[in-house]
Amino acid sequence: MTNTTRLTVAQALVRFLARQWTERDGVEHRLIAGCMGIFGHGNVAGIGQALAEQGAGTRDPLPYYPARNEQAMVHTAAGYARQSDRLSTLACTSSIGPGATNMVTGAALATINRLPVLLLPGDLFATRVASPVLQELEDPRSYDVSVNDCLRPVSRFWDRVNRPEQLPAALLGAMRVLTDPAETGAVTLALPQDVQAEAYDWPGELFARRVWHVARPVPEPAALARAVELLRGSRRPLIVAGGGVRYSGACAELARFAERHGVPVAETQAGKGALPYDHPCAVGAIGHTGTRAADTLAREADLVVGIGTRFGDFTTASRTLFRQAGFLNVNVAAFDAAKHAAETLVADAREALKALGAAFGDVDWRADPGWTGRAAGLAAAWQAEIDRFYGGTELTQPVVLGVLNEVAAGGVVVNAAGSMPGDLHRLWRASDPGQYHVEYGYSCMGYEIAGGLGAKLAAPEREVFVLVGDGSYLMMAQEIATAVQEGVKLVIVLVDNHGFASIGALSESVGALRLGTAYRRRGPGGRLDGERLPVDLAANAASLGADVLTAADPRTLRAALAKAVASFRTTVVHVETVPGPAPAAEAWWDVPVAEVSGIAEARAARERYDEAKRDQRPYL
Ligand SMILES: Cc1ncc(C[n+]2csc(CCOP(=O)(O)OP(=O)(O)O)c2C)c(N)n1
Ligand SMILES: [Mg+2]
Repeated sequence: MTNTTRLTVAQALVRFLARQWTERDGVEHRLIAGCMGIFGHGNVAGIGQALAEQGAGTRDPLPYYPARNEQAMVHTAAGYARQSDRLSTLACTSSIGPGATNMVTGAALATINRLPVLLLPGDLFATRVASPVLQELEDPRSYDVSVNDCLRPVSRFWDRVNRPEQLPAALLGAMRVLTDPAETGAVTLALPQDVQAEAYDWPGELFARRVWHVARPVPEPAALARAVELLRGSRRPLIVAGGGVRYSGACAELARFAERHGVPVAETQAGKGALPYDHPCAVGAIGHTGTRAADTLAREADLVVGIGTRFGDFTTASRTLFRQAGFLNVNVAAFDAAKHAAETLVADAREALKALGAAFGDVDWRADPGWTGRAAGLAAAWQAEIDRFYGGTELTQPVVLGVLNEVAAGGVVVNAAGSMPGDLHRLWRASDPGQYHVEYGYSCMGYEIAGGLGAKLAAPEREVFVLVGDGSYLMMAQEIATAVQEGVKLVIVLVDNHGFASIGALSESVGALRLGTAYRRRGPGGRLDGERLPVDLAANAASLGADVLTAADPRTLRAALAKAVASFRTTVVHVETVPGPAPAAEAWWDVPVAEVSGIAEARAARERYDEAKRDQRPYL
C-alpha cells in the first residue's frame, strides 16, 4: 500500500477527529471541537499519549480539557452541543471501569435530549492476556462483556474497536450518527487499552479533511398534501414548538407561518424562545409546567401541530391536556413524528414550514379569528401574571428569576432540575431559544454547572448564568474548578432553600410526608427532624476557586449580579430564598399514589389521583 502513515490507534483517532467538519446552510463548524477527559490506566498510554503528542495547548488540533468527574464531562459536551445547535460537540475520554460507567448518566442525558456527544471509554485488553485487569467486571457467562456494555442502551451508536483494522469503519459510523439530525445522541467507541497503543499503517485518506453535510430533509409531497388538508379543516389549531424548531433554525419561518395563519404557538422546555415572548402569536409554556394561556388553549384546540417535539409527559400533562385535538407532527425523526397516531411530516422543521407555506399558495386559510384573538388575550393576561410574580419584595424564587431575567437579557440561563425548571418555563422571558438552556429531557441534577461550562465554551461571547439549587449543587459542583482552570467565566446563581423544595412539595401531594427532602440532622427520636445541616455552600464554592457574593433581598441580588457580570472571573451568587407565592400547575402530571395506606394524606391523595386519571387518554 502506498501513502500510509504509521500511528497508534489512539494517535490515528485523535488525528481523524481533528479533521471532521459539519456543514449546513453553507457554514462549516468543527464537528469535534475538543476532548474532555480524565486519565487512568485504561486511556493514559493510548489516547492520553496521543493527545500529549499534539502539544498541550488550546491551539492543538484537538484541544484537551481535563474535567473532575466523567459524568460531568459528558454534560459539558452535551451543553456544548446544545448551544451549538448540534453542529459541533466535544469528545470525552475515560479510563476503563468506573470512569466509563460514570459516563452512563451523561450518555442517557445526551440521547434523550437528541444531543450529539462522542464517548471514548477505555476497555479491557482485546488480547485478554492479563485478565482480570484492575476494574474488570468478569462476567462468568461471557468474556466478551465489559462494563462498557452498560453504555449500549443509552447510545445511538456503539462499537468496540478490537483490532486496528476496525477503526476506520467505526469512526465513519460514529460521525454519521453524530451528524444525523434524526439519529443523533450519545455515540460510544469502546477502546481496549492494548489496541489504543497498537501501531498500524493507516491509509492517507483516513486523515483527509472530511465535511459531514447536516441534512435538511424535505417533506414527501403526498404527506404535505395531507397536512394541508388537515390544517384547512382546523378552526382552532395550536402549534407546540419543541427543541427541533431551535436546532433547525426554524424560528423565523415559524413566526411567518403563525402570523400568516393566525395560529397560537405554545412551547415545550426545549422549544422555549422559539418565538420571542412578546410575539403576538406566542402563548408561552405548555403542559404541567405550562401557562394558563397555553394550557387553556390546549384543552380546546381541534388540531395540535407538534413541531420538533418528543411529546414528553410534561408537555401532554401525562396525556390529559389535549382533549379534542388530532395531531399533525413535523419531525425529522420518524419515531417522534409518529407519536399520538399523528398525521406526519417527516422533515426538517424549517423546510417543512417553508413547504407548507408554498403548498398553501394563495389559499387563504386562517384559524378562527375568535380563536386567534382569545389566544392573544390569554397571553397578555399571563404576561401580567409574570409581572406580579416578578414584582415581590421578598427573595422568593420567582423574584430571584425576575431580577435575573432583567440582568440576563441577551445572556443564557442554564438549569435542569428541582423547582426551577417549572418556574422558568412559566415565567422566563426569552427572546430567542439560545437564551434558554434548560435540560428537561433527563432533568438531571448535576447538569447545571457542567452543562453551563459547555454552553460557555460553545458561546464565549454570551454571558452564561447557571441557575442551580442547593441539592443539585451538592451533587455536582466540582466543575467550578474546571471553569477556573480554563478561565471560562460563569455566573452561578445558587438558590439555597435547604433541601429539595420540588420533591418536598411533590412528596406532600402524594402522601409521602416530605420524607428526606429537607437537609436536617437525624433527631433524638431517630427521625430526620433535627436541626438544619451546617452545610456552608458559599464556603464550598470559594474553596473551588470561585468568587462568592451573597444576596439577601432583591436590591442586593441586583447589585451582586451586576458585579458578577462586570467581573472576568467565575462568580457564585449565593441566594437564600424564602417560601412565597409561585405559579401553580395548570395541568396534571401522572405520579402514581399508593392504592392502600395507613396515612390519611396518602388516602386523600389517592382519591385525587383516581379522579385526575379519568382524564387520561390513549391518543390513538
Ligand atoms: C440525578 C438526579 N437524582 C434525583 C433527581 C430527582 N429530583 C428532582 S428535583 C430534586 C431535588 C432538587 O433539589 P434542589 O436542587 O435543591 O432544587 P429545589 O427542588 O430545592 O428547587 C430531586 C432529588 C433528579 N432529577 N436527578
Ligand atoms: Mg433546594
